[in-house]
Amino acid sequence: MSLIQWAHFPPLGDDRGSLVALEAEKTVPFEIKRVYYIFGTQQGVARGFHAHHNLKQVAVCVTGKCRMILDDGKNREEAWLDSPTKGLLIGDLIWREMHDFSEDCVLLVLASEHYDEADYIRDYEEFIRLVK
Ligand code: T46
Repeated sequence: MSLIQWAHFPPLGDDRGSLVALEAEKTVPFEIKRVYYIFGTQQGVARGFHAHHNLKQVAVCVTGKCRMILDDGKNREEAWLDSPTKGLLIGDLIWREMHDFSEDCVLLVLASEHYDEADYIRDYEEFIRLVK
């Protein structure tokens, strides 16, 4: 199965424009405990470079775009987040990197757990040891 799995967010549009509703355990397949967003990323800067022990997330570029790399220790795949109507699902024990942020990029992330620095695996060698 591909590492790239999308959640689709149908736009509720009318002649005034568009609206997307994100609902826990419906359009987003888990209970949402935390929301954060990344914006103003400097040109040429990459982010991420870690995995999580126990965290499910959906990442969606509500404006602009960036390129996400996902790596499960066996396969490495990438996808452009470039639409406010599609969210990338990121499960446990997946190494992620975000590259090529457009200047206007706002990356919204919905997370299944509260912030916990102890949940991060920031060393790639350690990640590989854990997933073997
Ligand atoms: C992820 C990718 C997609 C907090 O205090 N609370 C939070 O909820 C978050 C997400 C971060 N922080 C602090 C921790 C650092 O001092 O904000 C700072 C920047 O976080 P970090 O360097 O982890 O940011 P990214 O962009 O490398 O990674 C983030 C998430 O941390 C991570 O879980 O999957 O976005």
